Amino acid sequence: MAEEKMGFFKRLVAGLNKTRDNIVSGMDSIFHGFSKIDEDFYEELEEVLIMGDLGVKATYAILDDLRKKVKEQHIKEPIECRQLLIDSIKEQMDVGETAYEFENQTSVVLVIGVNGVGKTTTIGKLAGKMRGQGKKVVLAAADTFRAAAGDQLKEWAHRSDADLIGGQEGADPAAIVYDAVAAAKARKADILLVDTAGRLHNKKNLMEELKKINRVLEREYPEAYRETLVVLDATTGQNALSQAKEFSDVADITGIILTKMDGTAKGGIAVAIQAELGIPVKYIGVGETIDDLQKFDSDEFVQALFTTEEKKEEGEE
Ligand SMILES: Nc1nc2c(ncn2[C@@H]2O[C@H](COP(=O)(O)OP(=O)(O)OP(=O)(O)O)[C@@H](O)[C@H]2O)c(=O)[nH]1
Ligand SMILES: [Mg+2]
Repeated sequence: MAEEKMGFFKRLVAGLNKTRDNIVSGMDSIFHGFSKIDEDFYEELEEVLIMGDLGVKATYAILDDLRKKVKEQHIKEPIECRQLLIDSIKEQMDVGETAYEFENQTSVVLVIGVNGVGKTTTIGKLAGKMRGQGKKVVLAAADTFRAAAGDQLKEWAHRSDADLIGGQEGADPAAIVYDAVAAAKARKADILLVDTAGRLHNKKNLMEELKKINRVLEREYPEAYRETLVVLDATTGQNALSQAKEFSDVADITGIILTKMDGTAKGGIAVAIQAELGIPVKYIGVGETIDDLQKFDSDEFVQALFTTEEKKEEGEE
């Protein structure tokens, strides 16, 4: 178990390489480059945080907190700010303990997001995780817009050993969800994961379809614990934020999944999302394989983000 945990952590550390290069290296050069804590020092830090996609709100909150602590603790050396900053970023991201309650209940998880962000892949990974815990998993292929979408989910159903309902191109997504709910009930599934289209003829259609799916779930499966996750591609940075806002207009979003953290320097967006929207990031994707989905733990995230070369080696002993 400890070994598995270490494996996860290492993968997270590796996945955050680019974000670390972007944010942490910039900060460290400020900590070492300044001999005293003055306005210039704060300004440079602000720039690094904004450039690192932490967003304006989180950046100001973090810096206000830092200023306060510097004053209170009579801190004089810039390098002493490093730990204070780490703690402050952690605090910004801490959002509650009930995030994973759906794993313990009979639940239905609706997965939404624009095209290409990683919805289908993430569902496959989630199914793998749940199957690994011995749970009965049903997948609903409610993306009937794209011809290959059903086959792609079928492949993941196979890989994760989950049941699949639907997948016929052109079928009515809401009807598939209806069938999937019936199957989940009949088979006493622990969890029903619903894949949706990322693109329809236009955005209005997409939003209407999501509402329709929502209504079917409300009507047909009221006893299930509801979870609605928006998948966002971390590489799109600030764009991801506006997508989350749009989806929150049509659905009660209960969490965010941030994918492609392995390929981006914009991992700071995880902090921005929590600060700007108040919606918790519940999982992050750090690669394309079934094991590359991790629960988002702000402590671990920040720790991994600030693990620099020397520290990586120390940690390995
Ligand atoms: N590197 C990396 N690639 C990922 C991750 N998650 C998904 N991908 C890749 O992103 C691409 C799109 O993923 P899909 O799961 O098909 O995205 P989708 O949101 O279902 O797309 P549509 O069905 O077209 O709306 C695929 O090539 C995935 O392998 C991740 O965490 N890291
Ligand atoms: Mg898809």
